[in-house]
Amino acid sequence: MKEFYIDCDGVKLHAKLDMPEGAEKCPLCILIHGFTGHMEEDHIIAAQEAMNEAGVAVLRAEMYGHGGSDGEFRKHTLYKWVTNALAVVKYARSLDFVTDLYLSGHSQGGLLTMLVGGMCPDEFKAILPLSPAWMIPDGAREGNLLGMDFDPKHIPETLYGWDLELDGDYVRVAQTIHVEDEIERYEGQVLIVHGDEDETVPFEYAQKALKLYNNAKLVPVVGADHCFNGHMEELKEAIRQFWVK
Ligand code: FER
Repeated sequence: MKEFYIDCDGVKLHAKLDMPEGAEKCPLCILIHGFTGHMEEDHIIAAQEAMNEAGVAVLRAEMYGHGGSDGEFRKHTLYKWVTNALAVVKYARSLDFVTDLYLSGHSQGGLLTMLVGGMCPDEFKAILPLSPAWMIPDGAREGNLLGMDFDPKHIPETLYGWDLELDGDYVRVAQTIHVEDEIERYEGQVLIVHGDEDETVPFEYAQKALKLYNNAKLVPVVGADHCFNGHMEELKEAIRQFWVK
C-alpha cells in the first residue's frame, strides 16, 4: 500500500493505492467514500479487497472535508467533490502501469461516480456506483435533506440534521444537479450494487438508474442496509464477479 496526497488546486486530497498481488500492468479503479465517510470504512475496505482479489489496483481517495483531506466538512459541496474527483482521474491517467480505468464510489461517492461518468464518457471501461445517493439533488429541490424539511426557495444559512452542520451552499449546488443528464451521457458498462433494505437511499433509485442507463446491471443485496453491514461478503462477491466472469 502506498499513501500520499493528490493536489487539487492547492487542496490536498488524501489517497491510498493498493496493488493486486503480482501485477505489473493492470486495471485501476478509483474508489470514493460517501457523505461523512472515509476510506477506512468496512464497506470501502471490502470493495477495495474484492477489486484487488480480481486483479484490479485500487486508488482510494478522500474528498474535500472528509477523512485526511483538506477542507471543512460543513463547507463541502458536490461541485467541490466533482472538481476533486476530476483531479484524481487526471492523476490516475498519469500512472503508466494502468491498462483500463474504472470509477466506483459509495452513496454520495456513488452519485459522484454517476456525475463524473457522464462528464468523462470515454475515460472509464466501466463505472460501479454502490448504493448511489442520486436522490440528493431531488431532496435539495424538494426541501428535504438530512431528514429535515426546509424551504427550497429560501435555503437556510446552515442545515442541522443527523448531528451535523452543513452550509446552505451544499443545497444551492445540489439543486442545480440533474443526474438523469449524466446518466444519458454515459453509454458504457455500469454495475450498481444496492441493499434492498437500505434505509438511507431507497432501493427504488437503483431500479430507476438500471432502467435509465444504456448498459447497466443491478446486483441487489437482499436484506442489506446502506453500508452492507452483515452482508460484506455479498458486496465483495458482486464486485469480484463483475471482473472474474
Ligand atoms: C441525505 C441522504 C443521504 C443527504 C445525504 C445522504 C445531504 C448521503 C448519504 C451517504 O453518502 O452515505 O438527505 O443529505
